[in-house]
Amino acid sequence: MASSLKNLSDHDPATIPDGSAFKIGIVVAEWNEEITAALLEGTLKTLKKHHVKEENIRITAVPGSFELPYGARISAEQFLPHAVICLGCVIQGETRHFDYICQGVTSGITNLNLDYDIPFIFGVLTTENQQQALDRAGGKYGNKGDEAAVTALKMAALYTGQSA
Ligand code: DLZ
Repeated sequence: MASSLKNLSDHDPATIPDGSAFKIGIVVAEWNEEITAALLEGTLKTLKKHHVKEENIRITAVPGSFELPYGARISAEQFLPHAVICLGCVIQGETRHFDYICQGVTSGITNLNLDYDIPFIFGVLTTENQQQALDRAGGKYGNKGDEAAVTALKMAALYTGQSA
């Protein structure tokens, strides 16, 4: 599994663009809130570390991961950011709900990337259990929120033509 090889919070600072000119939208799901709050904390910490200004960050909450693509579209259209980060956590249950939510959010975010000029970042954990999610939300494998923030900075730089 990729995350056993790489810590989600490890990045070479030399490759991360400066964020002082970027507006970033963040959409965060309320389901599995203990996890998504930790993802949000990591995302904000990393964006600020790379100089994204507080007033250039807009956070939008949605009920669950399935609603992330809609929330991301609204964020893109109303806030006009350079990138939108989608944060969620889907944990496998006893029914096929997991598969449908994962498929919906994945294809929804993919479609946004194809339909809009700005990038939409997939900061969604899809795990078999709560412990695997905790391990990736500030635990032993780092924080998926850090990874999403770094990806947003790199993709916003690609969109604007700004180099690292
Ligand atoms: C219904 C549901 C279930 C069972 N599990 C999760 C989950 O693990 N993670 C998550 O983000 N959302 C879950 N949801 C809620 C759906 O994403 C969605 O909010 C509802 O189906 C209403 O559209």
